[in-house]
Amino acid sequence: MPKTVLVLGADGYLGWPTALHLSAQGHDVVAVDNLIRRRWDREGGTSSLVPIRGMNERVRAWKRKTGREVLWRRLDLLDATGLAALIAEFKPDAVVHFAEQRSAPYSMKSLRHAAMTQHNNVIGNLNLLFALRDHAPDCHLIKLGTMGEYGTPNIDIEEGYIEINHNGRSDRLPFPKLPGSFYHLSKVHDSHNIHFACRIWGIRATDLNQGVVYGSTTDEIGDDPTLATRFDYDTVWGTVLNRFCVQAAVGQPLTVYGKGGQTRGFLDIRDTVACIRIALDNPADPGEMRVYNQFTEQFSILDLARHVEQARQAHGLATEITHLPNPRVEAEEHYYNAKHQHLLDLGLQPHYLRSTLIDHVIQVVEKYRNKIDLALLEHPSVDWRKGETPFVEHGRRVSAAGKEPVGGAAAS
Ligand code: NAD
Ligand code: USQ
Repeated sequence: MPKTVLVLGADGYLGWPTALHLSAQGHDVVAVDNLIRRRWDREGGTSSLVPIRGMNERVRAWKRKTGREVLWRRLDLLDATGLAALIAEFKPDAVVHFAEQRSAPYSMKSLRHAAMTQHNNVIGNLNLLFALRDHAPDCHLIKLGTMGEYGTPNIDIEEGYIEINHNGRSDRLPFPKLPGSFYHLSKVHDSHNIHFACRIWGIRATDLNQGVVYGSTTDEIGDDPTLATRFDYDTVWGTVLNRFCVQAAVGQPLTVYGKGGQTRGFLDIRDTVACIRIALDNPADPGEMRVYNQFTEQFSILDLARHVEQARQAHGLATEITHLPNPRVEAEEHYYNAKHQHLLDLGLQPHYLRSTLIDHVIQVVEKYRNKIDLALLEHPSVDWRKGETPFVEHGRRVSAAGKEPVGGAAAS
């Protein structure tokens, strides 16, 4: 049955491919974004390596290609009145919420960046919860959380909840959280607020604790440049495997922070869109906050670097792996065993990490290699202890430490 689905954050790396995937499945998709991410790029001197079109052009290209209409609305989730009006207008069956500041390093640059991140994310999400309560109480909220909410505890990580026996009594309680940045903390705050809204208002929600995503395209996008999604490689926005592929493409060392024993859950961007479809097809019950751990494999960062090294070796190419002093405060050797069975049980068929995927991403990167700014690629510009630390190379300052963040009440 076709559903009306609002995709919030639809101009982003994951929101745009998800909007297309759900549209291709026959759903009526409304794509919503305030385009703040493009502004954060301008402010910080970063940009998507793969060129992306404006939202108007993207939705036109999709219509030309498939005949399907994705409605585009520019809206800031911090505009509570506008958001409530949008929810009242469409009375969606589901809302997929990607629209947050999602970079851990960005949130660690300064007090203003931390405050802006938490304001944007927590208040935007709160505005959405109230809008749903008032205008679409039966709507299924599908919220992007993160595996980083859990941190790296010395016990198995369950999917959202844990059965605790204490002094002869037991209860099923939210799994303890040990997030590793002010960004990751914002997701923990969101999870608490969603859980509370489910309990008091009967909202139905699925919180997807997603791991680190890699890859550059999905079935719907293919290699159509008018439909391309963004691809970040710099030290603030680039996620680790995408960065390693870019480093390998230009013959730079792969930058493992610290020992590289830090282990995370990972997934292919094609699996991100499939997981959202599965969550959409299996709505939570009224009053329920479901939690799925959304990743398909776990790797240490050093293992990941070795995967890239091996993929290059298969073509007779040598790759260097370098260990940089870790700019983050995180365990570099630790126990990690995170459960991720729920989405598999619901039918997810994972694309596991293969050399062919690494080869493909590197081919895409090679098309744009002239655009790559090596300084942005190599040296982390944000230190968890000190904040933003501009890196100077060849007399050129490569990070925008002096500039204030744009967006959010904290920055206005
Ligand atoms: P992205 O930065 O590419 O996209 C986020 C989009 O949200 C941007 O287009 C931005 O303009 C928009 N946005 C931000 N604040 C907004 C607001 N107040 N109102 C309206 N729009 C707003 O990020 P992404 O990589 O696509 O991530 C999407 C979501 O998935 C985020 O919530 C992120 O935390 C989560 N996530 C991402 C990854 C990953 O590896 N990329 C992993 C786990 C979870
Ligand atoms: N890392 C390196 N070298 C690099 C870049 C990163 O060793 O060049 C390490 C980091 O120290 C960290 C790990 O790789 O231990 C992951 O870093 P990342 O930048 O790829 O991912 P992270 O900051 O955790 O954030 C990303 C997304 C975020 C999402 C999160 C999922 O930006 O939105 O929430 O992945 S998770 O990590 O599961 O919390």
